[in-house]
Amino acid sequence: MSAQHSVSVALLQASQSEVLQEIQSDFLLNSSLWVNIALAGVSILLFVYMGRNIESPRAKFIWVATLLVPLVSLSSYAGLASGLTVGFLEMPAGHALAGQEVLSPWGRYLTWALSTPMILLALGLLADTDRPTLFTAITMDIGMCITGLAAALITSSYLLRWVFYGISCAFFLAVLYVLLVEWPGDAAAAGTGEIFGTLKLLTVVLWLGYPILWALGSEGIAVLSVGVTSWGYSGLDILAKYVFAFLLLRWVADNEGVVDDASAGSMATGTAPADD
Ligand code: RET
Repeated sequence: MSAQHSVSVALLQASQSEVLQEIQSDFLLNSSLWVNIALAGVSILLFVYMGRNIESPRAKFIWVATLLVPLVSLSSYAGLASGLTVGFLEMPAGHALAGQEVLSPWGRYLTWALSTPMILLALGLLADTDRPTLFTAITMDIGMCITGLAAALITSSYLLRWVFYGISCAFFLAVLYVLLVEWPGDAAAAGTGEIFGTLKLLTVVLWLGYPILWALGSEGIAVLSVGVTSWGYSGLDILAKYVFAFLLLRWVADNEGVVDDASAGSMATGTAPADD
């Protein structure tokens, strides 16, 4: 048992240092990770500063959800840059890189399951939606990320990679439905319609870029290299996370009264609006 254990630990370490070497020898890939680590760090400090005077429970709730986005991102990118959440996968027959060992930064898909729900939580609170709709958006989103992870990790069948990709897209449609159909009305009623409209557009347009990149990158039809794909995700992340969160927080800090007056304040605080 202990001999077996040390063999597996040795293998894990060997593959981790191999992966780290591979990452560090690819400037494009390595820079796409470190730029995000730096930006996440700056965003955390900036967002803490921006939220320093926020007092109302509802605005605080949005602030913490928003702050968690760069916090998760920093951890996620540190995991990728260290090689911990990156592995070599042998692609199945049918894939453009069949039989080759392809570097897979699977940690990205895993940590999206933590960061994207925070984005949706902040947006749902801003729109002052009801709990079932918020629950729907968040659970569908987690479903999207986890089945996207499965699509990236499957090495037994090329077809099944795309089956999971399709399932993930179906979850994504539910998220888009909530964002485009359910929440705009809620936000208008809560008096946050304008900022919600801007953030919704930013979110929908940028989020659509992720499945396109997946399909074109080495996980999909492999017309883009690992480094270019990684920069694609990093670029989208910069806009969908840091720029998005900055716009949201700036508005919330300037309009705390509007956020707090939102009619169903009971959802954010668990108290009746009169008690807020
Ligand atoms: C995958 C591949 C499978 C199909 C779909 C995907 C969608 C991913 C999205 C990710 C958004 C990530 C963000 C991260 C910020 O931290 C998993 C790429 C639909 C929409 C905004």
